[in-house]
Amino acid sequence: MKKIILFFLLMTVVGGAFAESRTAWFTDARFGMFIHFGLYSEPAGVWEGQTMGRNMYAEWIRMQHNWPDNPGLSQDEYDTLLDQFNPVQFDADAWVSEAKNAGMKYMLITAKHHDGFALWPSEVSDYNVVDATPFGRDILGELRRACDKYGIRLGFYYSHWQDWHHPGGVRPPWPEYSDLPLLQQPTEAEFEDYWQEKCLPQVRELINNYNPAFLWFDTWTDALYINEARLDELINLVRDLDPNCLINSRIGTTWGHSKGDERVDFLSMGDNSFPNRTIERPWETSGTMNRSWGYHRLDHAWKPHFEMLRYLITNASRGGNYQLNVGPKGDGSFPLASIKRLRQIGAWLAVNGEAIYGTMHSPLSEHDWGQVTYRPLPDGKSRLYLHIFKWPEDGMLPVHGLRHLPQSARVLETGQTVQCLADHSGIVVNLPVQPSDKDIYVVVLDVDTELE
Ligand code: FHN
Repeated sequence: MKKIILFFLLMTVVGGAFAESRTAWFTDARFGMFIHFGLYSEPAGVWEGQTMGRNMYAEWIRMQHNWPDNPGLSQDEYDTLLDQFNPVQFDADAWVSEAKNAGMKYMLITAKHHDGFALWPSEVSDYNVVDATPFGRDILGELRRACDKYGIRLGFYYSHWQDWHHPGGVRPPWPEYSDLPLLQQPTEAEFEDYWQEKCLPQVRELINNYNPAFLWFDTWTDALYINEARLDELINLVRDLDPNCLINSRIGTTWGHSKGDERVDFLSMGDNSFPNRTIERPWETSGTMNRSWGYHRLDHAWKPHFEMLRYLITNASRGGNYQLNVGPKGDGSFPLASIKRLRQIGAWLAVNGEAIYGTMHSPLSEHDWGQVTYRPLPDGKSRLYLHIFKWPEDGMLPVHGLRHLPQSARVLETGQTVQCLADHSGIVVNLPVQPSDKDIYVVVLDVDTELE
């Protein structure tokens, strides 16, 4: 009996350690690119002059066109997009090198979004880019090669729950409109057909043919039909095919659970949701640059780059990643407004990347001037990175919770040394009264002790 207990204890420890090593690249990476691209990129939120309702998510046009009078487009109407889908400007190298220059370490793309359309030549369903459009190119295959060339990890978004093309796929969870034919949910048996004949085989294809670093599944409410048995089936399929392929929490059961399901590798927050505390497990926020994920020609609410930079830094200081979305245009090119922001963020990371990649959450309490990231150094020493969002008027920056004066303190960008003074609640960094410009500056403190 003792031997059995010992065996299970050992397996738990080994399993935990394996899970941690499996996710090491992900937590080190901190910053990735999300891409929403598909048939919906062509109408870009506008159908026959009419815009969408409910929200600005352009990838939802099939369900949200002409909202709320007569929501949605029939399958035949939507499928007129197949002949139009010809993104001749698509250049996998250009996309991936843009991500790389932005300082991103990985990319994930909507292999299949809710509309059920696949961006690879799926043998499971000919509702895909090669068999059903004039473009006829394997978008995932081209991205696979470009990611390998540039050293960027590649993951796939796969809509395993919503599928508006297959009769068994789940429709939008809007009970108040459940009488509308477009929104009628499948029966349990129809869903099982979808699950067995499309979802599981396509996931198998994605892993076997493209070797993704992770799969990003998508649910956001109590997910009808995604029960424990199906979750096990899907998770086991992924684990059997590739034990290194990471799985995110929006696969199902963990919606709203702060600790998440132990079987998954990282937690995905809600869209543009930024937790206000450290989370001990690997986690990420996926966020938009404006309001829509897919390209929306009328969505002009572009966030300034420093807002998104703050999300990246703040998530890192709480132990999380940031996956910033680009919605390429119907012709396959990135919108200029996205390119501008990617390059602005990339310029900051080219200088300050050391304060982000491979860092850990802050061991200190939160400060109102900005955020702190942390790196343990050899010999029991520590390095703190102070990301200053709000420059103190008198140049005196309090750092609470540090009991010893740092051995050295310098501005990361310029190498300029700064002085530190002891204070009753920690230390104070004596900065120049004015920063040289309005950027976010990082001050590096090297401390002689372990902080965690
Ligand atoms: O409905 C989708 C939406 O279109 C988009 O893909 C986001 C990305 O997180 N996920 C769902 C809503 O949360």
